[in-house]
Amino acid sequence: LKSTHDEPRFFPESKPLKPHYDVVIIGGGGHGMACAYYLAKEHGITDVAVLEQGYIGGGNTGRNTTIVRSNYLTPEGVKFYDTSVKLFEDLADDFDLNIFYSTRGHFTLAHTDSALRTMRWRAEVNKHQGIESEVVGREEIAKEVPYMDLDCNGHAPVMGALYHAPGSVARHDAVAWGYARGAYNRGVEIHQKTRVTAIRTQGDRVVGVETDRGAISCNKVISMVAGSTPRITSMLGLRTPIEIFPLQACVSEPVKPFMDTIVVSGSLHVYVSQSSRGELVMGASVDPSVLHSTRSSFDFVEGLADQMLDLFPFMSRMKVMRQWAGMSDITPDFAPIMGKTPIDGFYLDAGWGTWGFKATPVSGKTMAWTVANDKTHELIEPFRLSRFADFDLVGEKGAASVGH
Ligand code: PYC
Repeated sequence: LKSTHDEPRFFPESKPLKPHYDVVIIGGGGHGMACAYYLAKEHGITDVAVLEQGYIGGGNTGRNTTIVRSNYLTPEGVKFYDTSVKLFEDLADDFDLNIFYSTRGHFTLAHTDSALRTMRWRAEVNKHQGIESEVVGREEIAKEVPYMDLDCNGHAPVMGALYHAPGSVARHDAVAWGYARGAYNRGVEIHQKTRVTAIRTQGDRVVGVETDRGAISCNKVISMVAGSTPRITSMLGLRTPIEIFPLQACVSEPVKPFMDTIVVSGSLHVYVSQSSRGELVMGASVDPSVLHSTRSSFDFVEGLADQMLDLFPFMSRMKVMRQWAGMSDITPDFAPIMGKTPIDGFYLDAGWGTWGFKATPVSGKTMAWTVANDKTHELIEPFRLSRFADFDLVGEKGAASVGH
C-alpha cells in the first residue's frame, strides 16, 4: 500500500531565512506569488524570498469575488486586463492544476440613461481594442438571465446592460497556490508567518529588510501587499495617494446550479455569480469610511440583501453562510500604482482597490519584467506612481464595477 506520506508535499516545511537574497517580495498573495513565478520562469531569477505575514493567499487574494474581465474604460486599462484574461485562460495548463476557470459572460446592468451612456462608451473603447463587449437591451438580458426581475420590484428598472462574453470566475486560492508551487519548484523560498517590520536603505537605495524572524540583506524589494501598502511605504517615507476602505462580501448556502452568468449592478451596488460549489458569491461597494480592518458587519449583509432581493426576489429564503472583508487600497483614479519608485531597488505593485484579483497574472508578469530589467514594462507605464504629480491620471472609475 502506498502511503500518502510518500507523496511530495504541495508546499514544503519552512526553512530558516538566509542572510541575503537577490530579491525580496513582500506579500504572499496572488500578485507576490505570480511575480516570484515569472521571475524564476522567465528571467531565471531564483534567489528570491517571498515574505508573507499570514499565510499564502490569506489576504485580498482569498477575499475577493473572483471576477475576471477586461471591459475597462481606458485603452490603457483594457490592454492591461486583456493580457491578464489571456494569461488566465492558459493558467491551469501552465500549472497542471485545476483553477476552476469558468467563462460565464458578464452583465453590467444600467438602470439610468447616464449609466447606459457609460456602458456604450466602454463598449466602444472595448471593441476598438478587439475586446468582445456590446450594449444589449432588456430582451437579450431576459433571455440570458431569465430568473432576474428586470423591473427591480419597481425601484430602478433595468434599461440595458454592457455584455462582456469573456467575463469569467476562477478559484482564487488555486491561483495563488499554483503560482506558489511553480515558484517553489523553481527554487524560490516562501516564508509564511514572516512579517516585515522595517526596510533598510543606504542613501536612496534599498539594502535589506527587517522581519520578526531577523534581518535580511537584499538587492531589490517588491511590495505587493494591497491593503497593507501604507504600512510598508511609510517605512520608507514614500508618499502615495492610496486610502484603505474595507470591501465586504459573502456567500450563500449552496444550491443547484441555476446562474451561469455574472451579474453586476453598479447602481444597486451589487454583484453576484454562482461558484462551482453552488454558493452564490455576492458583494457590495466599499464601506463608506477609511478603515484598516477586515471585520465584516451585519449592516453590510442587510444592505446587500435589500438590493439583491430587488433583482432576485426568490432568494429571500436563502441563507448567508459566510461573510468577510478585505482591505481595498484605493487610488484617486481607480487605477493601480505599479513599477519603479524614487527609491532605487524598491518596486511597488499597489492600488488594487476592488479590481486586483483579475490582474494577478499580468501584474506578476509585468512586475517580474520590470524588476529583472530595472525598467518599467510598457504595459504598466501608464500606472506609474509619478502620474499623480504629473496630473496624467488613468480615470477608471466608470469601470470599477462597484459604486464607490
Ligand atoms: O472589478 O469586477 C470587478 C469587481 C467585482 C467585484 C469587485 N470588483
